[in-house]
Amino acid sequence: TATGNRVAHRPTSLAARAATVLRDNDTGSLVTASPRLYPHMWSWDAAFIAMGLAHIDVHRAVRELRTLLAAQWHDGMIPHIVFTGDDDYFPGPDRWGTDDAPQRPRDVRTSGICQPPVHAIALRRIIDTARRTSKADAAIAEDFARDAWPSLRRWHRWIARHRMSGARGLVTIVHGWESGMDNSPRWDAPYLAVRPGADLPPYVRLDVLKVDDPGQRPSDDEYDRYLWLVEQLRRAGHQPDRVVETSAFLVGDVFVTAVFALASETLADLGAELGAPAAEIAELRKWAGQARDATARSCHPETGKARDFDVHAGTWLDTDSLAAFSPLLCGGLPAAAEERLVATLDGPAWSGHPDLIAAVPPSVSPHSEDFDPRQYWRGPQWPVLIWLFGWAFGLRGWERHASEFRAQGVHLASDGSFGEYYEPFTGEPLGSPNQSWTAAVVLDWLC
Ligand code: 9WN
Repeated sequence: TATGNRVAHRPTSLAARAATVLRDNDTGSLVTASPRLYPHMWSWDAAFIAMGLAHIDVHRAVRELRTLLAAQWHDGMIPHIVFTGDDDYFPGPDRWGTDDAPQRPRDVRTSGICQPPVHAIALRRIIDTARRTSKADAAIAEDFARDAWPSLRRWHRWIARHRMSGARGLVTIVHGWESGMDNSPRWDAPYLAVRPGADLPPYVRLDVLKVDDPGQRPSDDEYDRYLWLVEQLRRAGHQPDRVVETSAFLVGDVFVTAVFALASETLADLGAELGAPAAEIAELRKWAGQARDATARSCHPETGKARDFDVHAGTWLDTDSLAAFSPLLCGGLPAAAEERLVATLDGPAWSGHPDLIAAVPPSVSPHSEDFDPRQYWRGPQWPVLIWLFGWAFGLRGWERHASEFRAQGVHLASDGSFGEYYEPFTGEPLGSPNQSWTAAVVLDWLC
């Protein structure tokens, strides 16, 4: 069927295409984030990808997370990129300078920062999928979960130890890339204060060569700032505390904080099922509580929307981005405040905007002056975020909202191109086609 000039695949054909994308992007031990633009493994992509793979082959799903966990640093950090041999991405491992970091695993090369901690959520989803499939699959997933649980707990402990002070209780990030929402207007003000030094080593961007329209990617000016922060991290020797002391970008990220709260609680529940030590489970619940409280406290007294906190400037950051709804991911708001936030999300400035192709929130409100419908994290709709909010809504017992997000998410991606992100009024796929995590969440929605 066709709407406008968009072709819409039927669910069975869409699911088959999604599975083909994951197979085509599979190198054997890892599925690259996309075929051309991102020829490596990204941390939060891998979590969603594994969740999608569980619908095809639970063994393969488990192998994906094993590959990621094999790259975990000895101090517990899960790095944001695990590099394959391909050198067609910039910045690669040489530029990151991570080879000299003593806590890096010896036999794999990685970047030196992290991404949103969605991994425990993916593990939960994989177990639930496997249990629905067969007893044998359930056993594979549960055995893996027993192996992975201590590693995921160390990952959460790393965040609690190194990133949970100094930003009003929010989890701090030292690079916009750590947020997963690289050039979101959330980071405009903190990035203005990042002034690349004259000694920023020269570089050539490769990303802009791999998309049809470089205007859909961050600007050169933004990239200079991104690369300057990489330089600072490298000069800090990738030592976690030194990094926090020296980074020109230091922001409490409310979305990462809410994800951390949700994932810590999920990991604690899994631990209880698997018979993990009670003290470790209690510690996870403590971190979840702290992160949930910090998320709730970030809300603007008048608008009720959650905010990020710029540590260097000492100011709250008000941006009309999807992160404003972070408390809905983890709970913790008084009932009236939560109802109001849900009403805002459903309203005309967000999912209820009459011109949207699918009634799900874009990355930035179309009513905001920062909104740009074609620009990366500044307006397009991202299926992976829709999945995350929808899943959390289901967990919270909001079945109608959860199924609406699922149906509308499928509608958004029904053209079968598995765009990295979508123009929210026309549904045009933007960025990279055949993006693995888009295929993975569509598969999860359909299965
Ligand atoms: C930098 C892989 C990643 C996602 C991020 C997305 C984008 C990288 C880039 O692609 O970031 O990490 O080169 O632009 O912003 O969320 O994990 O899909």
